[in-house]
Amino acid sequence: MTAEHRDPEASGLRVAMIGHGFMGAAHSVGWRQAPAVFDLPVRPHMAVVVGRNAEATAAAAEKWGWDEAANDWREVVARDDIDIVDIVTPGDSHAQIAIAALEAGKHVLCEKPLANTVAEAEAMTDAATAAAAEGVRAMVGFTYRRVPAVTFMRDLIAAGKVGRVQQVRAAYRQDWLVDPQMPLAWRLQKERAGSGALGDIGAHIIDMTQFVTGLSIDRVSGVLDTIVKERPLLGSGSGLSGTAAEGYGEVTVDDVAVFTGRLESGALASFEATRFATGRKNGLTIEVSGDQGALAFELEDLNTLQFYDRTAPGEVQGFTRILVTEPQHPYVSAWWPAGHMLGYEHGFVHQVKDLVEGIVAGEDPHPTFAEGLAVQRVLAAVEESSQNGSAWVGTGAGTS
Ligand code: SOE
Repeated sequence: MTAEHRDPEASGLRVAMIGHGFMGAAHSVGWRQAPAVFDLPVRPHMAVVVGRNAEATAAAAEKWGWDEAANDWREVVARDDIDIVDIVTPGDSHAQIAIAALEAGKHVLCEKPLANTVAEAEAMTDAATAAAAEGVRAMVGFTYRRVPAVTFMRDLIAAGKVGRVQQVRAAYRQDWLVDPQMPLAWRLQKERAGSGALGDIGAHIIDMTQFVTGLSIDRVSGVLDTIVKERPLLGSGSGLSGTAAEGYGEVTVDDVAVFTGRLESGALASFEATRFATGRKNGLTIEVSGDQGALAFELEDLNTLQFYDRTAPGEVQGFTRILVTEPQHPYVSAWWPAGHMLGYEHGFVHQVKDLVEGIVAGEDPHPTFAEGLAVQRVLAAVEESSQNGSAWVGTGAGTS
């Protein structure tokens, strides 16, 4: 019995989340809060959290409010009483879990980047296309699209407020690897993470650029660099908070990615993704310059959007700081009285809202797996360009 055959009105959409690290915590907040804040057509229900370590998984279930903890994702994905599979594991297992879940008739939410390779992302997109014919939905977790200021930025650009987009500058700057003693977490191993700063945070600014401008990135030229080539092996913990053990291992991914992209309109975009921007913690910035105006967003000031209107009289021109906290702004009316702010976790709540509404409406919520594949192709093209002395490489999105 799949999502189609059960009666979600009666039982809710029962969710199984595979993985329970940092992203598992963020997604749990999304699943917990969305039905409380939004008037959803069907309630999601936090049924099972899955992880390999029985004790840690049970603790995650208890902490975040999942009914059950389980240790074998294959068993859970095959269960009749599961409607949605939420994948928050490292990238090396995204493809096998997502494809198994889609084939079992489960709706899938998969963390970004969609996969570790283009071939995996293609197989996942094919599985999503086949499942869509059966009414099964698939979505990629580029949650920053759902920060109200970012959604509003997209709306303003689509409404022509900046005119023709002529240039984009996007950067995602973190500094958690500046310390050479930071241990060799899975994010620093190519076979687990696919790539480094490029795939982890560069993927966000690639997706955001395509989302806010509505333009695909047709070709890229870039360079990758690994600044600290060996790090202490990981002792306990994982991800961003592990402790070091005896011995050193090789870092097999990039620490820094700098690249240029040509959009389908011909406009130029510049990108920087780095874990070595000393002093920058979660510094995602994007600025879109058009012939009629400009818009700029900074994640570390996520309730605001800067708008420059070139059509205003010269004497009053200047960037205006819009507080994106009003009920007219995307998602905001469901939250607090006007003027009250949102934070990092709200994107995950909005993501659940959009996924559940898409499932009930029978429409794939964005970003679809096809959009995730498009990002994956840009990532692969940047890597190829770096290997080929920064030559321009086509992404397959346009005619270049
Ligand atoms: C780590 O670099 C990380 O947690 C990313 O993996 C997330 O996607 C981003 O939201 C914050 O930084």
